[in-house]
Amino acid sequence: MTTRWTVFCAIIDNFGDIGVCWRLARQLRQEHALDLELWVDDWLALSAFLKAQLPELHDQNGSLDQDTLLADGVLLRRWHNPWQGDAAIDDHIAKSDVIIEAFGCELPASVKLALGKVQKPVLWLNLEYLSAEQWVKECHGLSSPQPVAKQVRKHFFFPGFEQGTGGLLREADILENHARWQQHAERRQQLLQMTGLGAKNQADHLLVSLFSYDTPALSGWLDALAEQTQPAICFVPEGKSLTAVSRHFARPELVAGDVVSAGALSVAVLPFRSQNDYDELLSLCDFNLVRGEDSFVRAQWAARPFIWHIYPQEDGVHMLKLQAFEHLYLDGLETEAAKAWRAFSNGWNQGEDCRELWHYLRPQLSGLQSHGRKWQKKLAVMPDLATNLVNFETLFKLSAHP
Ligand code: TRH
Repeated sequence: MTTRWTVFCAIIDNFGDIGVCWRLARQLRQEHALDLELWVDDWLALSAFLKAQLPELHDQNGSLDQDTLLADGVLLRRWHNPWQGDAAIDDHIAKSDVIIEAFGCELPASVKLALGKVQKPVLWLNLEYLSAEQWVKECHGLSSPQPVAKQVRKHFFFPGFEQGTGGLLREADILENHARWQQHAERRQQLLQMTGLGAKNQADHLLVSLFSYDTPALSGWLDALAEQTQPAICFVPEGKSLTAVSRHFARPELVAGDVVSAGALSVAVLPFRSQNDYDELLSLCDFNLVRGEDSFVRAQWAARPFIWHIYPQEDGVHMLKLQAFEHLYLDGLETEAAKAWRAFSNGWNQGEDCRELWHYLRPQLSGLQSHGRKWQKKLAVMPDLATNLVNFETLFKLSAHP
């Protein structure tokens, strides 16, 4: 019998929450043949991910007007706020084998009530944010006592970079895809042609991608790219990073298709890509600036040198998370490259001028490239997040029916 999983995703901001849930849902469906429903509260954010798959479903405003949609085998359902599920829907959800509340979003109260009435064991998971901090290993898998019913058990599930955590999202074919994209020089050429930059001889250009939050650090980096001897092309998908780019070039607004130049640098604005196309972009660039959670992980599978713009938190706790990652990632990297990476990473994340920091980092890119491959291999030895979730459920079932 197919196992039924239901995932709840409430979008806080940006694309990370839905980016992770959508990727996870598709992988669980495609690689583990689960019967999967994904409830999402913000369909405008969701629609950004469906443009490539389902262009015909978008109305004139670019948003989705349906409440239910089947995409890549995943049943997508609109989570209205306040919850508009009826007794039959609540009952159906409560009978799932696994319910995931992503990133601590609260299940609707009536679903919890329905859970209290089910007769079979249900695994209720709180899928947490990714962190490299040491406490993650201790907290991964811990249960949280829930009064709803004895057959319903809630656990915390922590993604992570080390054995003993929930692991990272990694599709079965992603490493092969990166190897293929990187082997064929014409893929880079096609990318350049798409932006209208393909006619020049770009074999010796440095290609970089930028997907960051708005930061004053960007301007110095763009200056550094403009003044270096090697010509550079910076690809910027539409979104928050564009605010700082427009400011830098004194342009009121930049949109997909625009190209702006200064010195050795051309900046090409791309439309928001499908997740697969974004993976390819990361693969084809020599250096990637990524952010949040999902693009940060994807850059590590691409195994290209990268800098992580961590999601800033008001209490500054993000810098501790950044240091925890640095501690794992820089292990085994030659001192000068590690120093340059750390300096740029800290400078970028603290909004400093990164001009000189780039000139210091730039000569280290080839060392960082080899390090990135080793790091990718080290991570790939561990089971991926979707597999870990499925294994967790198997153990749960065994414990429920010994
Ligand atoms: O968008 P993010 O900043 O997301 C988040 C959220 O802010 C969230 O609330 C916060 O808690 C979390 O960060 C830490 O960055 P992230 O996680 O990289 O998500 C972006 C998603 O968008 C990811 O799935 C990759 C995808 N993407 C595309 O599919 N196409 C594109 O062209 C680009 C640039 C990104």
